[in-house]
Amino acid sequence: MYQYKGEDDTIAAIITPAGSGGVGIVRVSGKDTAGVVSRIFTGKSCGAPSEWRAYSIHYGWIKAEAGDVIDEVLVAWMPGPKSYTCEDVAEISGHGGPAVIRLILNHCLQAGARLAAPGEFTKRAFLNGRIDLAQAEAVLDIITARTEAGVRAVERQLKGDLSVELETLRAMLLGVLGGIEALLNFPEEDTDAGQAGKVVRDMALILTRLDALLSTAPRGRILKEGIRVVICGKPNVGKSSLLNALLRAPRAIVTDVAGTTRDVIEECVNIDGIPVNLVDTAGILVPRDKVEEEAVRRSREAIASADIVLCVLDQSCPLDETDRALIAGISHPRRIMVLNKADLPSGLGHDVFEGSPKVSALRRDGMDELRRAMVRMATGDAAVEARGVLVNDARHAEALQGAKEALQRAKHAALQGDPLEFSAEDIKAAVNALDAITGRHVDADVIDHIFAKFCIGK
Ligand SMILES: Nc1nc2c(ncn2[C@@H]2O[C@H](COP(=O)(O)OP(=O)(O)OP(=O)(O)O)[C@@H](O)[C@H]2O)c(=O)[nH]1
Ligand SMILES: [Mg+2]
Repeated sequence: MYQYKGEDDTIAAIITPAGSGGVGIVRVSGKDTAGVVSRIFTGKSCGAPSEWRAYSIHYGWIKAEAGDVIDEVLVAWMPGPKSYTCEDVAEISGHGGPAVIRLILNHCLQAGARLAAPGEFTKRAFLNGRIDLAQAEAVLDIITARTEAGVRAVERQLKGDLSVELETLRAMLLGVLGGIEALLNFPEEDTDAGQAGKVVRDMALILTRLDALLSTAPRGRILKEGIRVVICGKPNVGKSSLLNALLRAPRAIVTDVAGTTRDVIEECVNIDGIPVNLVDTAGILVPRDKVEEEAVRRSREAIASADIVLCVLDQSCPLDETDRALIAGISHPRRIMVLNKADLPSGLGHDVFEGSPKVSALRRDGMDELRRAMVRMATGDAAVEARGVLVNDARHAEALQGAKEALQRAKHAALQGDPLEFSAEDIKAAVNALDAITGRHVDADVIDHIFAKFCIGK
């Protein structure tokens, strides 16, 4: 269990993005926030920070020791415990130039604050008990979310929807443990068989809810991390045209010369809320020179890294040897055959690749069908936006899987008529696994690892 000792030092960091903007903000948090601010800030009309009303804003100047004005600022005063970190917090809004905001930060550091480590504000919010670990991770996810659907999914986690479900499951498990313990202490009140039957029923119920949570993990991961879709095929079948059509922008060069694309081209596009990295590759053929050799090598490398492969065929021509070799060579588990040039008469013959999307990249026909096919393949048919809780983190999914396996063992042992102490051990392991998600019970190095992914200022 991670024991928080309480931090003595006061931390400061720039919390707005690097670069120029209308405003730049330095946040100060800790026991001596009022002291740090009073040493560098001269207010127009308000007294010392220690006398300020909670959640008030103060106009004035940050001054150097010699009295020179560094910037004209507004200071927001948010005393703990009702602040982002639960500590006394001040946010100094100055002009948003990189040099001036850095000067304000330096003054805070000279006045007694220490530069905040990455994620330290959020870490303090967690350690002070305002949010649990899953919510702290959601803070990071919401910053990095690339689509609106991704933001909405994370918002539910930030609100604590996942934590509430986990707490419910935890309470149920503790209830079962309580029952087992009561039997061990007062065997006259119930029979082993009676209690074992109850354990089996309760395990089944909890396992159903765990499964429901786990079933959202693939969707959650996709919304958060996105997918990589690699377009491949023979030269001239229209791969770059397809990329452009999906992007709705002329990103890649298109010509009727076979071998137009040499480099791997990558662009991000939002398809149904999923961030999709679309990758166009050089046509795969027997290379004629060194450049083509390297191009083909890179194409194969891209295919190997794909979540989904779009294997493009020119449906106006009959399949030839190269097509066949290519189709046989790309044995990706998630492959969609795309029949391009559907505006031209079919040369493939009927029934070949029935059900595969037929498109015309040139006319941008059939793109919606292709997008749907990609989403279906990525999410396994489930709707991307589940209304309920969404597990979007590999760490959480792993812990849930661990809890599930422990409860399956507990159920099995109870079914077999093993002593209930055996089941109790596994149930405790499941409780610990759930606690690792919320941070109730988690190693210090896991916590450090999670917050190290944050940027400074968060
Ligand atoms: N009629 C028709 N022509 C198309 C279609 N898509 C692409 N083309 C044409 O096919 C030719 C090749 O298109 P590209 O998009 O450059 O093909 P590619 O597969 O990227 O080719 P490489 O980069 O050389 O491997 C161009 O002349 C395109 O205009 C389509 O749907 N219908
Ligand atoms: Mg191309």
